[in-house]
Amino acid sequence: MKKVVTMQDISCVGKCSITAAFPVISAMGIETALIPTAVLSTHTMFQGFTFHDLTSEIAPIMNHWEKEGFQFEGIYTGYLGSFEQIALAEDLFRRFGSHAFTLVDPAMADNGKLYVGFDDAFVKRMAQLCGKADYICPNMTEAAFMLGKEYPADGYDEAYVRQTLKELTALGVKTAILTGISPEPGKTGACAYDSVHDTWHSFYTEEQPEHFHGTGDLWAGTLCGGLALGKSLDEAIRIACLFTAESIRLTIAEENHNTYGVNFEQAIPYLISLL
Ligand code: PXL
Repeated sequence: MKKVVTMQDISCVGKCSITAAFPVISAMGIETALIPTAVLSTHTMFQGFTFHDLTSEIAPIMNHWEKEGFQFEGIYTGYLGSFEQIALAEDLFRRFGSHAFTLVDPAMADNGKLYVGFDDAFVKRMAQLCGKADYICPNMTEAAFMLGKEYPADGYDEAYVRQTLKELTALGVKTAILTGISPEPGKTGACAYDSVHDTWHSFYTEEQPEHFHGTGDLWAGTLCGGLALGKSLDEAIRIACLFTAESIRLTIAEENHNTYGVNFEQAIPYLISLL
C-alpha cells in the first residue's frame, strides 16, 4: 500500500487542510500519516477562531517515526503557521524524503491578499521551502508574493502564466504548478512547468460562478494522491481539476450551501471513478 505524510493544521470546522487532505488521500487508497501543526476551532476566515500550537510535538513525532523506520512515497506540506514549522518541514524532507517526492502547497494567500497572521518575511521563508521541493502548487496570489511581483488583479494570459512558472522554478523547485488560474475567460484550472524535462502540462474546466475556501487544499491533496499512485503529472493534474470542479458544482447545487468549504465528500465516488 502506498503511504504519504501530510503536515498541516487541523481546522476543526472549515473543510480545509487536514480535514480535506486526509479523507481525500485515504479515499484514493493511500495510507495517510499526519503531522498536525496546530488545532484551530475554524480556519482563519472566521472571526474569533481559537488556536493551539502543536509545534513542540513535531520533532518527537519524527524521532519516533525514525526509530520505527517508517518510509513514505510522498511528503506533502500545506498551511504552516511559523518560521519554526517551516524549518521542521525541511527537517521532515531531510529525514524522510530520500525515497519520497516532496510537494509544498504554500497556503498563505488568495485574491491578492495574505491570510491573517502572515507577512513579507514569512513569504520569503516559504519561498525557500518551495525551492527545496519537487513540486509546488501556489495560486497566482502566492506566486506573485513569493516572486515579489504585483498581483495581476486585472487578469493575465497564458504567456504570463508560463513566465511566472519559469520564475517559480528559478526558486529551485523542479516542477511548479499554478492552481486556480483563469488565463482564458470562462475556464479555471492549473498549468505546470517541469523544469527537469522542460515540459508544460495544463488542464482547465468550466469556470464556476462562485469561489470557496479550501479548494486549494483539496486540489493539492488530490494531486498528492495521484502522484503517490504513480499517475503521470498530466493525469494527476487532470484528476485534481475534475474532482475540485465537481466538488464546487455539488456545493453550488445545494440550497443554503456552505461558503467556508466545498462538498467534496459527495464527490468522492466520482474521484474514485477517475482513478
Ligand atoms: O485553506 C487554507 C487554510 C488552511 N489552514 C488555515 C487557514 C486557511 C485559509 O484561510 O486559515 C488555518
